[in-house]
Amino acid sequence: MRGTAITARVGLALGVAVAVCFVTGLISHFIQHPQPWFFWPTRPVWLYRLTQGLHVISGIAAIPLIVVKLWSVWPKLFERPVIGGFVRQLERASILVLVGAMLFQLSTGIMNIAQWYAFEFFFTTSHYAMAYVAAGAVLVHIAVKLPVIRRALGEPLEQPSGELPGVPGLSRGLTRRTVLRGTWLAVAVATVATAGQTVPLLRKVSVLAPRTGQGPQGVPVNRSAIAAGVLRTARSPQYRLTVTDGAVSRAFTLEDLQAMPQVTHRLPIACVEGWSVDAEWTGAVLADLLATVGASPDSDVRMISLEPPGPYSRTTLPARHVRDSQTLIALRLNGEALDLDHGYPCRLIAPTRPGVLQTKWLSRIEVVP
Ligand SMILES: Nc1nc2c(c(=O)[nH]1)N[C@H]1C(S)=C(S)[C@@H](COP(=O)(O)O)O[C@H]1N2
Ligand SMILES: [Mo]
Repeated sequence: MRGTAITARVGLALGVAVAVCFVTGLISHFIQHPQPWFFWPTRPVWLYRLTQGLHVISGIAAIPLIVVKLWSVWPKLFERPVIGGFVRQLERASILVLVGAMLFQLSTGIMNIAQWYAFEFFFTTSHYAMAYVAAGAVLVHIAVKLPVIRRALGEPLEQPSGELPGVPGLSRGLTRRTVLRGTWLAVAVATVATAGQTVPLLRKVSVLAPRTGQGPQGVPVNRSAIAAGVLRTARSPQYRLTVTDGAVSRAFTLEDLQAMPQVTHRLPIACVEGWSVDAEWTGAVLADLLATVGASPDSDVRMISLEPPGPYSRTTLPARHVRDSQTLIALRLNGEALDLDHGYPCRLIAPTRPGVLQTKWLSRIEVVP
């Protein structure tokens, strides 16, 4: 049943999944590490929900594909000579890099969405760096194998009958067509079993999704107020939200914020881990708040949390998002006062932002000079 006819067809699907995964991964990386040339729009508001959902879905779909592809060439990996001449050495080394990089990407990605940080290295930098290794190895592999791929895709899937002379029933058993159908089915099952963390329609059947839509006020929680160490400061009567632009500074109590014009928008929380949910957020428009200190709407703005300094306690919001009328300092979620775990007294919620940049428990908003 093994053979290039299977390898090339599964490889084609794997190539598509890897390409989608690579591009959407780069998008997520450059939103979090902005470059002058990178343009990330604020509309449609669900754009990051789509790209990051696709990132995780395509990564998960790639797993059965890589398993079948490896199976289809398994005996070749142990062919003699193990090393051989220079060209053969190069080919085998490139396949080692390819398989190693892909397995690294898929396993660290899966461990990350399961929040199992068993690895000692920092996830995002290694996952990002290895993405180029994997993508480079895929391109080299496709270039080297192009003649074989073309031939194999042109070949019929099944061997001509008569290959097993005198054993009529045998070719009717497990065929390559069955292997391929099984592969597509495995991809479909893996996708449906996890995609519900992004696609509401699939929520009920996504039995393996790391996150359901559950949590206070219908929204999952990534880091709770206890874990972030903000239980006391968030509930303190001394709480103030300080807004500063250079020398100008104003401190707002929660009542001050509530007294400002309130607007409601339907915006998703879309975690980099792939889960996302839509919710109704109510609060003050960030641009209105900045206007009270006379800030120009064309600057980036730093969001600082009550949370002690750490990777998620402060983020920078680009000017395009600062200006946007749907960027809110939210006080309410789905019609109720914001739950402590969702960022009470107030949190940032902006369109097309990765969840990790929607800073909770805000204490300071600073215009970046
Ligand atoms: N201060 C602070 N804000 C934070 C985080 C955090 O750890 N600390 N986690 C972020 C992440 S990773 C996500 S996905 C969203 C989730 O928001 P939720 O917990 O309200 O669903 O909050 C973001 N805001
Ligand atoms: Mo997140």
